[in-house]
Amino acid sequence: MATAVQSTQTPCLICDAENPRNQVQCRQCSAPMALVHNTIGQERPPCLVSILGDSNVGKTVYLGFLLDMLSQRANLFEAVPKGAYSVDLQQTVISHLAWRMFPPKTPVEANQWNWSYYEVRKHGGPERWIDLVTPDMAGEAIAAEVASPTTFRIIQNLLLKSRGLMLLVDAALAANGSAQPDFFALKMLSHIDTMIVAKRGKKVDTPVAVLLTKCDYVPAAFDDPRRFAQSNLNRLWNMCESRFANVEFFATSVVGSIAFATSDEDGLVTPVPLHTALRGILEPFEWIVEQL
Ligand SMILES: Nc1nc2c(ncn2[C@@H]2O[C@H](COP(=O)(O)OP(=O)(O)OP(=O)(O)O)[C@@H](O)[C@H]2O)c(=O)[nH]1
Ligand SMILES: [Mg+2]
Ligand SMILES: [Zn+2]
Repeated sequence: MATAVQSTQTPCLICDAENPRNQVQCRQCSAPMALVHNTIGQERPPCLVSILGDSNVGKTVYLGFLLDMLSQRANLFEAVPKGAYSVDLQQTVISHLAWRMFPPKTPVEANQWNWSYYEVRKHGGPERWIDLVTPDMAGEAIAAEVASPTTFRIIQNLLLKSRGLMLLVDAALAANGSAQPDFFALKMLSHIDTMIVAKRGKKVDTPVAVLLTKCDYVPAAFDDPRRFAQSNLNRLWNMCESRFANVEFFATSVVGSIAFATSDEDGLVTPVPLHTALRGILEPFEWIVEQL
């Protein structure tokens, strides 16, 4: 009898908590249980890649365009979404931009995040499929977890299980003299460093791609992302040098030009993306894939 009860339980892919078979989201961490059902039968372990960064750095926009480029077979990639839920984020981002709007802010509640699960491979190299699993997290939740670990257990589990990390940093803000992007990134990396308890003196070897976002405002970053980071995000740069063995810097941008509209009622200024011009979206992902 006991075995019959056990077999109706399914462990969550992210936090390993047992859930009833018909559960839609994990009771413990809100990850979609479909992830588990989709990975059953795969002989390879899923590859979690986490996209990290402060609120408003451009995580949702970046991830939406990345997945869309992959599913449009950019640069010899082939990507197959596993489950319709995997397409939601990309659809939201693309349809908003088509209406010259940016997508809304990601809600802080983990049960409202979009998850994507894609089988990805690149033609022309060693032919192997990678199961890419990635949620679109809210920057506020990431900040809360960094400030007080285990506030969002799902983030802790994701960080521990991630095979690659993408850390997004607002290059426009940094170039404007704000220290906030540098401090956020420094805290984030310090959090990861202490969590992935490496041997004393040994560096963290999880590949970390640092993405400088909104580089349409600072085109110079495209010429030399490393130099940009070294001079505008020096704390982050030093932390990478001291504690991370496998880091690369990339400049990205999704829009070609932006207009600003002011509301008559409340005077709020809204950015209006006039057209999309994708730059540096695939490169960081390709780099992560090469490091796996
Ligand atoms: N100029 C420029 N602005 C961008 C770009 N990408 C994003 N933005 C701006 O950044 C804002 C935030 O982007 P999101 O992708 O929603 O940011 P997020 O990191 O998901 O934020 P949270 O959901 O709050 O964590 C957008 O509304 C745009 O105003 C870009 O490539 N260029
Ligand atoms: Mg978001
Ligand atoms: Zn879970």
